[in-house]
Amino acid sequence: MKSVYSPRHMGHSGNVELVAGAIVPAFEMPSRAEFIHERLKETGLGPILAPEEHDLSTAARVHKQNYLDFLPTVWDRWTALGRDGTALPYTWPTRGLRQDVIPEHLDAQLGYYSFDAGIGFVKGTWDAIKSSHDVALTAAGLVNAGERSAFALCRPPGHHAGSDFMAGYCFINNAAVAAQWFLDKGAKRVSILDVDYHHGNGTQEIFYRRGDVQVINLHGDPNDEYPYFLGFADERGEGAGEGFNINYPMRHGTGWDRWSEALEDGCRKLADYAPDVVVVSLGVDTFEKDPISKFRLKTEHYPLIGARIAKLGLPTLFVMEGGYAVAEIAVNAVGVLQGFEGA
Ligand code: OKP
Ligand code: ZN
Repeated sequence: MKSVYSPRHMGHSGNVELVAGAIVPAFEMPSRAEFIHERLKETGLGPILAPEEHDLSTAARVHKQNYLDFLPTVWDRWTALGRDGTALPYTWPTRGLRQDVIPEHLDAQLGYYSFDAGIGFVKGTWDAIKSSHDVALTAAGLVNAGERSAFALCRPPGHHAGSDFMAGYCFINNAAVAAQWFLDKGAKRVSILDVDYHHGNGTQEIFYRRGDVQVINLHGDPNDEYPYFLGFADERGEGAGEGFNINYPMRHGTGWDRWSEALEDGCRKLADYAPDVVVVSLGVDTFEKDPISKFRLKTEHYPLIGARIAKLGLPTLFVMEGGYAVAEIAVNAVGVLQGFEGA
């Protein structure tokens, strides 16, 4: 399997987030992608290619233009205010506040275009966002050109980012842009299978009223897990999208038995939909030792995930999302890909 990777993610580093009442170094750090990159080389999974530059025209079909225009401006506007450190929002337009105006101050816009403060900007953040997007589209191009599969080693991840908001370490929704790109290249139907521990709320929101992209999510039950405010089982899509959004919320402590049943059910529904291509939002934060998650998958289970996905017999693009136990993340992420190759 070919992979796509860029070192440009590394400029997105040294930022902070708020965890349990304390400002701490963000769990989403450069070493995550570097460990996976090393593991790809070590295992000889296949060639590792550099991304080609892509313009944001496909991204503009799943994100709002004003949001895409805002993202590259953040760091320069932050420093123009005489600030340093990490650019973060601190106020949000919740119920009872104006939704129909976008105030001019950067602090207002950071809040308008987000739903949490897990999206710290530093100097290299926009360049990393853009390169992550390019990595996803370059890997999508490999699949479109006839490869059975490809791996986009994206960082930052994307699945919490919606049409006009960032959150949870995510800015551009790489998997959603890739799915749209396949459609624009002639696919009639695309399935997104999100196996990250967290609900892919952004992906769900983007495609909720569309029938051309099926979105299947396995994740921590919003009753006890971030992002809390979406990801319940009764969210099934609306209008043309009715029935094409499928959620499998699972409680803290879920292990392979229960999780793999959900995967099996999701894969059957995916096969029924009969897409032309599958985009896997590949998070490995379901791992028992993940520092921010509460499922109990073990290293031996990750190749089984890949093998089950391979059994679908469909062209498959893997897009990296979460996974935070840095030492093991690489073995588990590449384990999925090896399981896919072996099947
Ligand atoms: C992004 B991805 C940690 C707070 C969790 C948000 C997690 C975002 C995960 N105690 N904050 O889905 O892996
Ligand atoms: Zn996650």
